[in-house]
Amino acid sequence: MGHGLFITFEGTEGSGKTTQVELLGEKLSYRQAVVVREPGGTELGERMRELLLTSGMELDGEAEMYLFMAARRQLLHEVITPALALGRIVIADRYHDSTLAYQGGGRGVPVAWPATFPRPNMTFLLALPVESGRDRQLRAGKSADRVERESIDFHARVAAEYERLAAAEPARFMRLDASETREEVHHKVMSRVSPAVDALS
Ligand code: Z5A
Repeated sequence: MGHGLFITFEGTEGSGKTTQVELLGEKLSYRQAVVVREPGGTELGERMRELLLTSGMELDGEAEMYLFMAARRQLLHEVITPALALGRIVIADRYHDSTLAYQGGGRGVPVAWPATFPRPNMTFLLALPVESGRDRQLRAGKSADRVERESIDFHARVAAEYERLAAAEPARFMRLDASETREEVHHKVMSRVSPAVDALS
């Protein structure tokens, strides 16, 4: 990795990742922070997003894992790695911890961390009861995609795997109570990000 700063947001659906990514992106716009979302961010990634989330195609769990990872590798190649090499800040709405949690924890597929996927400098885990996240999505009028339509049990396994990942790497993860207000969560995010940004310049 270069000398940039790689920040990722993780959590179950409706936990407020996209909201926090947008708030942080605005706060760091003066540094031309690069904001990406997964799956997506490249032509391949956007096509895979459609295939993975809305096509209705039946997918084997391991095939699904490789597709998410292929999209990620392309995003690393085209966007994330060059930006970090230039010393930029990259903010990602989901990254490889999502595959570990959803395909690994949720579906029981063995998932490794490829040596060519950089570890983020910091990862915010937005922790929210699965039912609350679903309620927020319903209130916002968002229809459930293929993964979101999985059972409550599936989403509970995903949440448990996120907790395990965060406990295993306490230096990288910051676990936040996502039931707090947007502003409270953002304030806590900034308490961790600001010193790291100051250290960059
Ligand atoms: N997936 C996978 O299986 N494997 C992988 O490797 C990857 C992904 C990368 C991506 O869907 C799906 O792909 C996802 C996992 C799977 N499926 N599931 N589950 P996506 O990108 O379309 O959706 P998402 O990532 O799950 O995000 P989301 O559902 O859009 O939610 P969110 O980004 O966490 O939350 P939000 O959009 O910021 O907020 C949701 C609503 O709550 C909205 O109305 C907000 O205004 C509101 N909100 C936000 N914060 C608050 C607070 N603090 N209080 C009250 N209300 C709030």
